[in-house]
Amino acid sequence: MLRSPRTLLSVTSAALLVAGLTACGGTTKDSASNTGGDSNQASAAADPNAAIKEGLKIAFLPKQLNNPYTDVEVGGGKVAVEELKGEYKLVGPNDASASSQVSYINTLIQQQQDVIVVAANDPNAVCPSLNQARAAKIKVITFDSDASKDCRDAFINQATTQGIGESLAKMALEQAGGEGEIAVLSATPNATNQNSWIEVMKTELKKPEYAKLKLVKVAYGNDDDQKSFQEAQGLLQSYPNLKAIVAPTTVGIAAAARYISSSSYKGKVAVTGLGLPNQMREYVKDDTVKKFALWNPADIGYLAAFAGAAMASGKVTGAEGEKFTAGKLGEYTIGADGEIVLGPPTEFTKENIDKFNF
Ligand code: RAM
Repeated sequence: MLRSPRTLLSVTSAALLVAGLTACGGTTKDSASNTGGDSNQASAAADPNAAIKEGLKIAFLPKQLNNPYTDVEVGGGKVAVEELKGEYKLVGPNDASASSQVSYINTLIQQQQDVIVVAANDPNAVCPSLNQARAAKIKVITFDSDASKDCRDAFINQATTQGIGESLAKMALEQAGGEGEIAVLSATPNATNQNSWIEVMKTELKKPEYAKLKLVKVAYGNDDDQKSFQEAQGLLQSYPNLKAIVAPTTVGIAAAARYISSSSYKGKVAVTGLGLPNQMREYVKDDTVKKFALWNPADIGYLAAFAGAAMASGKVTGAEGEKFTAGKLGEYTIGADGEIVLGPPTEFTKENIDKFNF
């Protein structure tokens, strides 16, 4: 499923969107940039023949630890670090709030890690520390949720931002039956990944085929199960005619499906978005959810570790067009703005869900 073309994908528009979003956020791009250079201005030339070093210290800092998605994601990272004969480390906060990751980055710098693989809870809040890490010769790879591109060396994107946003809009249209009110139940208000997907969705909704669909609200469950459940409940209280909830977060979609499946809205309000097959199976089987999408999170962690090792070994610098091999996933080419795209997402339905176990 995700083994398809590992091609170079240009995502300039998505990067621009993210840049636009960060400009509207609580922190500014200027406050984020300090010691670090531009990710495209490699300090040394890449040596495509360099051997991957053994014993590299590769640390993972996901958005939050208590999220089943994170477990799968960093599980793939751990497998990769073992294959690379490196030292794996996992640290992270229990909530995905904007500034929750800074102290972890500072500790990883003190520990002289070789690579930090981070999913940013806020594109700018982590930047000063990440740039301190880079000044200390630590390679910074973002995965899942990007940081501002001037404070990381490469970004492992799960699929193109454009592709994910389009797929969310399309599933919403289908599930709402072509018309009516829809709402988004997102993660945290600062999450780079969710915000960039929602922006693409909003642009899609301006197209004529979406004319009868109305986005009435973007709610935030903060990737907290209880809060997401309450937000889903609140959406139906405020918008009783809602036709669909679109949750671009595995935590949000599972909580929304749980609420709808046991409420009088079951069969009337569709739930779709991005989910883990193992968390969504029961709601697909009880017909609460007809279709949702995701990539294999384990592959993102796996790819991030290999990208970090290639960079820490001098094989790549993060410049467009450089290539490296990511173990069982094969060869990848670094795209514009240091972006490496895993592959297209998969759609899950009653027909195929039992083929997936993550
Ligand atoms: C949640 C997190 C994660 C996102 C997935 C889809 O688990 O917000 O960052 O990629 O959903």
